[in-house]
Amino acid sequence: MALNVTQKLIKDHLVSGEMTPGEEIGLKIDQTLTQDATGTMVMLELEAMGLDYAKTEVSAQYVDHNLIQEDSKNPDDHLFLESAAQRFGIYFSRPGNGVSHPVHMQRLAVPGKTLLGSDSHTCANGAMGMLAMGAGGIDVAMAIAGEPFYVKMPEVWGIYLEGELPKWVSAKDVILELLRRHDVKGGVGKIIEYHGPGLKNLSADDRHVIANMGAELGATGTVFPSDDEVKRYLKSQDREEDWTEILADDDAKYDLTETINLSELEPLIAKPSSPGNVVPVTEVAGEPIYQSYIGSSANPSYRDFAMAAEIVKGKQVAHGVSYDINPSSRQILTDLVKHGHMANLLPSGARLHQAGCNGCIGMGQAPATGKNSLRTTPRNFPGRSGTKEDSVFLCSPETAAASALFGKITDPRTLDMDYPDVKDPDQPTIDMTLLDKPLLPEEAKQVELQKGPNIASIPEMDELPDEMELPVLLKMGDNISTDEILAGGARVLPYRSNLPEISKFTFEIVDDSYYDRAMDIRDEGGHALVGGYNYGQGSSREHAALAPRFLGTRVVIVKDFARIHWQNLVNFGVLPLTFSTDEEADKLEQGDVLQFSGLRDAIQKGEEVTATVKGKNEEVKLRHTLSSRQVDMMLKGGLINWVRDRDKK
Ligand code: MIC
Repeated sequence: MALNVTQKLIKDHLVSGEMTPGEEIGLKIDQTLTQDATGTMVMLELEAMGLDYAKTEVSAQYVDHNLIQEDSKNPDDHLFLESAAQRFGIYFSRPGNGVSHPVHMQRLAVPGKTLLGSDSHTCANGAMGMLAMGAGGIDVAMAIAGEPFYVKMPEVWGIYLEGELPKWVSAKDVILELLRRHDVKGGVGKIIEYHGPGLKNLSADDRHVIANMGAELGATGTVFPSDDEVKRYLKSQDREEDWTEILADDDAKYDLTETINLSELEPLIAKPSSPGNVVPVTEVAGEPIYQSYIGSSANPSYRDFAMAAEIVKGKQVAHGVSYDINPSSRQILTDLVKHGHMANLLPSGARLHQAGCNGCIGMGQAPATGKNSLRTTPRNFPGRSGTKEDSVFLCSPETAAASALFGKITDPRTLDMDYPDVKDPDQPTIDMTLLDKPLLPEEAKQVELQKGPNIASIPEMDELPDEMELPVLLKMGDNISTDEILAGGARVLPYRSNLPEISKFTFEIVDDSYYDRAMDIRDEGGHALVGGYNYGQGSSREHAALAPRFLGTRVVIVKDFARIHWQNLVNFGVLPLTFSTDEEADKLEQGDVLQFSGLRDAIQKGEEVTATVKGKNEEVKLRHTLSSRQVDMMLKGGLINWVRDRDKK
């Protein structure tokens, strides 16, 4: 049978289940990626599991988020991560080496392999012909311990690319076009596979930009073929031997199909405060800006920064505009210096930051209240920049640089200059200085974990009770992001290794009384949360499931869930339920008390669950979509208890 690239990758790694969309499949994982903000938990989980040495081919731990060292918390985390990487046989990318996704692509990505990362943007490495997926930390910990990754078999959504991008339009506009057409839940349950003649006009780095923001469509992954361009890229990184060709068969079929004619695209921009809120730049041109920010894993390449430099070369950015340059890796920063681009950027007024994720997740560079910030980053959910009342737009480096020059949103096609001819250096710098190789097993055994005072263990989780009386503490609308459940930012991120402390920030953007109300009834059985469509979109951070669980969330009832968050809830023993119809949702108000009885039996028997609204003489019909493996896990109170029990047997 003719196969597309996604099917080939899945078939090669399938350890359980059938390749029928919607069915749970188990996949062998070859490589993993963890970053500091989610990785501290992963390392604690590996310790709790008693892992001796990573069972994957390659596992890498990056430090790219918590780079601000204003007290001992972040540096303590860095040392803990370094010792854990050494202990478990994992690469360690030191603080300042750069963002996980581009560094992984440069140094470790291998076509044909599976990559599981505790970061929703792991899909960026799909640019290399890999099956790269984001997941919660504990799923990644399991993969490092040699367990399969379980996921629902996605539909494969073939995007046929034709034509060539016009001048001033770049890869970011391609993915913004897909978001314009399908919004933030258009990719749920799907892997987006790009094919067609337009591919030859997109470099590996362009593909990284497009693959990265598949996460914003809610997709399970993004896949590009491993073709001659991937070969060229690997050769330039001195890794040609890692290349194998992986192309779709000639008559391969896709579950869904769509075409993008690159030649017809124009500069696009996502307006505040959703990556799906996309319009042509011309529609908002002229709006004043306070900040123009270039960088993050969503625009990480040499080309993206070189373009930002060429556009402002010999000119000054508008007075008062903060033109923030966040190099994505040391390799790229070195090349930008070598080839003179930094010498063009700095005199224009640009502000240079260290290589890392930085302001993309609110770690510095927060904008002034209510002022427009233009960013090439992947997300603009409310408050994500670190400023509560923010107004963040997402666009290409071309649009961001042009706008910096004029102090207002500017269509780059209106610039009075030739389109800069920017190409990647033929011989990019290869930099392994801050990337430590794993220790050998005998050496690894000698390493002690270094746990500073900010590192708190994960509390014990109890089993799912059979009878529960749960007040609805919050009733929320559609598209609640993990940033709203548990924010990023410089105040919160340093507590990623400390659950009791980080829990204090839970839902503060949605309702700042939540924490106190939850704590009041935590020991009386806990509470339920209610939401709308696409609940938990965004990040893979398992803290967005763990922190509510710690505060007593037992059940989350919504219209539907984003994939990774749903899985994270299951992993930590929070029962994810959906309303059987939208009308059922109208029956519930914040403050209602839900009564469940015979719950353990009900979730084992079938998909239906009924709750009674206390004092209202009303029943609400709910359902779950857990596999039998997950039901078992749920009954035991989550994955950690489940593994412990299994290993005892
Ligand atoms: C994000 O874009 O929110 C991040 C930083 O990539 C996160 C990871 C995190 O929350 O630490 C993600 O998307 O998984």
